[in-house]
Amino acid sequence: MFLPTIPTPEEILDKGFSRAKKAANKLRTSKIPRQQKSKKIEEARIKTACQVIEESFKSILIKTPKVEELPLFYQDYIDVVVGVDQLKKSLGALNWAVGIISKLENQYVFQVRRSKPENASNVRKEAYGRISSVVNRIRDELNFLDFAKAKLRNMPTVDFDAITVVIAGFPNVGKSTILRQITTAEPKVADYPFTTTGIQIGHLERKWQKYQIIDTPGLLDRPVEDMNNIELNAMVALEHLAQGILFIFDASETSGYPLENQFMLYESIKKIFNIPITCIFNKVDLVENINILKEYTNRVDEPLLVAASKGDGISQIIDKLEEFKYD
Ligand SMILES: Nc1nc2c(ncn2[C@@H]2O[C@H](COP(=O)(O)OP(=O)(O)O)[C@@H](O)[C@H]2O)c(=O)[nH]1
Ligand SMILES: [Mg+2]
Repeated sequence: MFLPTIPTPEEILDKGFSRAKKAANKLRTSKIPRQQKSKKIEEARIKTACQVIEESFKSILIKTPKVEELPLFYQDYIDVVVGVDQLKKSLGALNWAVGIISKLENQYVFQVRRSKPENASNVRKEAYGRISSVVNRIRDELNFLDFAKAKLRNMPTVDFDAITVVIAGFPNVGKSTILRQITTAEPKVADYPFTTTGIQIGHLERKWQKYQIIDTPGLLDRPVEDMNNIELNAMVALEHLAQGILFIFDASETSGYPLENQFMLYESIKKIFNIPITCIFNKVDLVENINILKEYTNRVDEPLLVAASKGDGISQIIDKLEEFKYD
């Protein structure tokens, strides 16, 4: 998601007041009768300052996507990364400022018109003071929006026409190798909370159906029991996105994780995600005791045995993807 540039209160006020000054300068050289001139000038300053500042806020509001209209995955994502409530509250504060400044505009324009010419500039000064205090009141919210913009800059862009499959399994079992083997070109890297190096998204197309395969280093590669609530939310966000999971085992145990532990991770992920899981036993080229491996392959439905780094069994994985369907 791309939030618009968020100015500071100082930048907003500078812009408003300097544009107001220009508007006033134009009037100074115009042919308005002397008597009315000072009042006209102050009125123009108030109007211009208020309108320019209102426009700055309105343009931020218009350019910011409505969170509740975004796909669930993005809503979850934004909630985990910056907090949806806080985001809405900050946008609400901008909206509040627009309303107040528009009221101040009416109120002080009216007052200038009724004032004596020699008092007009005092009325305008008072208006400027009020405007400044409104803009300064939402400093924290502007700061927050600027922070949110930075945090959401590289959020994953997800293709909602594609069937989405996430890859899970302990570190070094061969997840990245499999992703590279089954998808074309270099996977794109995007931010994802609690992933160490960002997530990788690879694409492929089969029989006119697009697939996107997502690897999430640091998230689906460790015991679920160790996760805090926010991390769990980050994981569950993936469930709104994915039609299936490829769970990768290192059949050789050379990555250092006994099959028993890998199986426990598989079970806990299966419990959390309510979507189909395909089990892939990788690195079969390094397996020494085939009987131990069989104990585990027998415990799951339709296991695939592959040696990804050698390209063995890759086409089976791709065939299997066709079984993942939208709900
Ligand atoms: N012998 C063998 N090595 C593999 C196989 N698949 C991956 N590897 C190696 O295992 C290491 C970890 O692989 P990687 O894809 O980075 O694992 P990830 O941490 O799960 O993404 C790398 O050195 C790979 O070359 C395989 O099928 N056989
Ligand atoms: Mg990897």
